Amino acid sequence: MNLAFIVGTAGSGKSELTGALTRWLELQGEDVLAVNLDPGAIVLPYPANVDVRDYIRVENIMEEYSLGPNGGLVLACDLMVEIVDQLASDLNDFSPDIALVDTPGQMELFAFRDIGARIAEGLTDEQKGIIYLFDSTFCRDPLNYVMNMFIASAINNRFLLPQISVLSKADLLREEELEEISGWCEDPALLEDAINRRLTGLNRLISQDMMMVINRLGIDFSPMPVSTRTNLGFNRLYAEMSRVFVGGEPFTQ
Ligand SMILES: Nc1nc2c(ncn2[C@@H]2O[C@H](COP(=O)(O)OP(=O)(O)O)[C@@H](O)[C@H]2O)c(=O)[nH]1
Ligand SMILES: [Mg+2]
Repeated sequence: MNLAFIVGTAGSGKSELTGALTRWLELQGEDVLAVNLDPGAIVLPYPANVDVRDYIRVENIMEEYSLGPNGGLVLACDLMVEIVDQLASDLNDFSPDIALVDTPGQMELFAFRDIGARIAEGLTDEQKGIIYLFDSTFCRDPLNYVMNMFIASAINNRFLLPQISVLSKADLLREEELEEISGWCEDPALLEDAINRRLTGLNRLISQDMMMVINRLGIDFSPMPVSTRTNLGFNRLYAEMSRVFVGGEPFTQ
């Protein structure tokens, strides 16, 4: 069993990608399952056969502990650690060859706290990886693009798992915007150039400094453009997942 955690900032398209990629992988003949780890999800764009909401729901937690939506979500995420064995057992009942794991809408609750890594550890001791979404709507701006690289580094550091970067919702970018971002991926000098040209003052300084740190870490986060509207990039993402997880073979033999 392989587990791919879909991680990204709020609204970056995690749930939609989980649904669309699950269906697409099914069509390729893969034995794939979608898993929901967002206790605050109201409607999901996929049937989640393994679902944290079977055990923990934010509405109930808010009522029980007299909390608002944010407090409810924080506590719900903390409580997830206690039911991870149950989720692992649900997952085992299906034992898919690859599971796509949709994570909480507010990424920081999962990725910047201990619980994310502990839940990942508790779900399976088999192969795991991260798919990190760079939200296209923000990545037009070089500062936001660099910030996303920074978050991707932080996640890499926290989970210590193989990581694939995706530029989500790429259909929302104009052709020339997509080309510019692709250029930044291939050549850091082009990104530096955009920072110098388009940013001023503190934003420019911050971006330059963050770039230096990211370059020093020496990790390549070039995100591949993907869209759930047009299925752009699905072939490439599939190839990358299969390369990272199973050495380029299909998941289901
Ligand atoms: N145009 C476009 N919109 C998308 C795409 N993927 C997701 N969205 C929209 O982006 C919003 C947030 O998506 P969602 O999957 O709920 O994000 P999440 O919070 O990361 O789970 C929703 O309105 C989606 O319909 C995409 O590939 N293209
Ligand atoms: Mg979601």
